[in-house]
Amino acid sequence: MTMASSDVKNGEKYMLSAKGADFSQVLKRYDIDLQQVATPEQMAKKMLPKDEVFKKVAEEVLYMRFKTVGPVVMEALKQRNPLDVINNGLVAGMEVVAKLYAEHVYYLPEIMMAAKTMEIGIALAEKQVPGGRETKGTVLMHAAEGDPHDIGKNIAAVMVRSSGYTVVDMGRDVPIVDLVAKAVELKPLFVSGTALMTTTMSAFPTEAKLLQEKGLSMPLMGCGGAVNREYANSYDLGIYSEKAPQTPVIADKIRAGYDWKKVREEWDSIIGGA
Ligand code: B12
Repeated sequence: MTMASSDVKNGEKYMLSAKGADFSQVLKRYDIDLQQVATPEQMAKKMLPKDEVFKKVAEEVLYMRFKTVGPVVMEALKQRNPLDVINNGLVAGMEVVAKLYAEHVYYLPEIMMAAKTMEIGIALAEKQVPGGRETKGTVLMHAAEGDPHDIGKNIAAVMVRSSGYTVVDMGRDVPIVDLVAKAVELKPLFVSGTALMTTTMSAFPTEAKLLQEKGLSMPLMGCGGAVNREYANSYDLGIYSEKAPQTPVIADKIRAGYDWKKVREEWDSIIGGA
């Protein structure tokens, strides 16, 4: 942008002129495609999986077709392996839903119905995951006391279960004392907790303290939108997992003997591309 030369002279009165300005850098900051008025179908088009089989499954979630997701998933399972149908079809569809929500194209009712649709599909695909017989260990999962958000936890539970672990899922809004009592009873490989609210994430340090008082030292994985790595690492026993697919990778390390300190130290290399 340039100043009109006559106005710059006395240094008091400025007039801006757009003459010669290069707007390409300014406009680059926005996704022009998403700024247009578009239908969910148009917006989702470039975000959906390229593979036709996965795309069809993802669309069932995206358009909340809870009545037809079953047959579509069963058809996909004839052509693709169940874990891929879950990750590249059902969860991929839910990721598009989350983006449409962030763009204010979808609202809460759509998120809820899409999640329900995804869960119906996951329940079917999960039954066909091979190698589920022999367990690699028990993982105790929950959403923090006061927290009703469990969609992300449910996705993570599927991933952990699918990679050969037994998941004991205590559900959502789990009282701290109940969680600790269950951990004492089961002595799981590790505990994972989900918090999407800043008001509920403080359950984790309290749980960690109580677990230690009971003589337990298994890692307590802090997860969910409200939690970041710094927070999860701020109390003893605490480790972090950001995305559901990272959890089985970390689980395998804990199974191999890593304690919470070692997981923290080697977190970057453990996660790698997961
Ligand atoms: C759906 C939703 C709800 C649903 C929850 C339904 C359910 N069964 O989960 C309902 C309607 C119940 C709900 C209620 C409320 N909600 Co709400 N909700 C959401 C919303 C829109 C989406 C969350 C979601 O499911 N996303 C999709 C999943 C897939 O993503 P995710 O949970 O983040 O999970 C990913 C990662 O975090 C991670 N992850 C999550 N868990 C785990 C676990 C493990 C082990 C691992 C490894 C990874 C992992 O992996 C996942 C996939 O990548 C968010 C907004 C948002 N953008 O997040 C608000 C949001 C979380 N809600 C919020 C609030 C405030 C509330 C209410 C208090 C609103 C109110 N005033 O009544 C109430 C809760 C009241 C109560 N105490 O009971 C706030 C929280 C703000 C804060 N930081 O504290 C948010 C952020 C909205 C906002 N911007 O204000 N909500």
